[in-house]
Amino acid sequence: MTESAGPRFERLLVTGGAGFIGSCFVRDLLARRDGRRITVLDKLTYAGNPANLAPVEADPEQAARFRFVVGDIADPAAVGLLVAEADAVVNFAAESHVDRSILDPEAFLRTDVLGVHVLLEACRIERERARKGERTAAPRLLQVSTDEVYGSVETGASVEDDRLEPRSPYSAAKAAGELLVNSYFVTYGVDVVTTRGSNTYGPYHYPEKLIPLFVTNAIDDQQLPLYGDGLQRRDWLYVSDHAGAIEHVLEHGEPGGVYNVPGEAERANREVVTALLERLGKPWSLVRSVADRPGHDRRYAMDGSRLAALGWRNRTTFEDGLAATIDWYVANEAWWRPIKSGEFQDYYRRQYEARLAGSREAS
Ligand code: NAD
Ligand code: TDX
Repeated sequence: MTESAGPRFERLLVTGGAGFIGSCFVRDLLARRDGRRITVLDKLTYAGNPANLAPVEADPEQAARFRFVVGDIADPAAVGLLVAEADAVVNFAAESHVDRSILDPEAFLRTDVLGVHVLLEACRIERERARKGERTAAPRLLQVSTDEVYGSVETGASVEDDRLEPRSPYSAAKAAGELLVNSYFVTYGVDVVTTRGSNTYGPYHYPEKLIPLFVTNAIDDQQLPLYGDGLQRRDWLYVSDHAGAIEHVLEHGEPGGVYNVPGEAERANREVVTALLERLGKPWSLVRSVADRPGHDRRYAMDGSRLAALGWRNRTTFEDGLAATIDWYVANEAWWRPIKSGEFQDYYRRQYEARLAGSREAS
């Protein structure tokens, strides 16, 4: 399959498309104006935001190829109807924040495990329909997973066949979702592919995660709660590269294939915080050393050879991506201020009040 042959899937169902990475996938894909149509199914949890898709709605040509449905991936009735109309399903829908999974794990099991099962069942039914000639081809399901399923990687880099050793309720739920995906490939022959992306950052990122939380707090001269010694290491992937890699795997991935999507930008959290304060012209004295995340994974790192062999290359360096992200938050207070004044306040108190009260200036 070459790029010039045109896209393989015309009608996409994008679940969780009102979130951070899903909305980037939708915006970037529709902006190519290649005729493809997208239906987003999103429950609009605290993290889902229709404003993330405003650029699509504002463009009549794109809006004509776009439909938004509010609903739950764990609802078989809603999912069945939409999968019946789709050539492919890209599943971004998830509870995605490790700290929230520590406070309240149940929602993670409902969406990241049971929701995935509902999507798989719908794909299995459509595969049967295709076998009976009731539709032209069975749908492909792409499951968006994470580097966190490998657990903490003290040295070296994870390859796709490594053992899954998740250590938080979030990563355990994502690993369970992946195992179900693989089981539907092996048992029923459902066409699936899985991506394991690394820590993603960029515009429209809900301000509970490290980079958008610290950037927006620093803009307001608020304290920055750095967990433990701040020497945990993450591999940072710019959001449009993550979305692009997912599209590439959807088009070109082997049935049943699993693909790491590394950012090729491993940094200690302290380095990330130093860089963002520098760009904002804010002092290190905002940083507070607070009680660590329980079970905090020390490091994630993945080998990207398999994805590279499939022909994908990231386009954005960490320095360029971080600068673009910070500038976006500076220019788009109208996007994040309403978020930080709503449900977020309760979460922030639960997560940080006691930690900050017992904090000390970070060295
Ligand atoms: P996000 O939290 O910003 O968005 C999740 C979206 O899913 C929201 O729009 C939410 O409303 C929707 N949703 C949640 N539960 C739903 C349900 N039951 N039914 C329908 N919609 C539901 O998440 P994100 O950061 O964009 O992550 C997207 C995917 O990528 C997730 O599967 C996550 O595990 C994975 N991932 C994220 C990162 C990262 O660094 N952010 C890295 C690797 C993988
Ligand atoms: O207040 C904070 N202080 C802090 O020191 C927060 C929110 C985070 N951190 C640290 C914890 C991590 O070492 O920063 C690092 C990054 O934390 P998060 O932004 O919460 O991301 P992480 O836990 O690494 O998980 C992310 O990457 C993998 C995404 O949230 C997941 O959805 C994805 O699967």
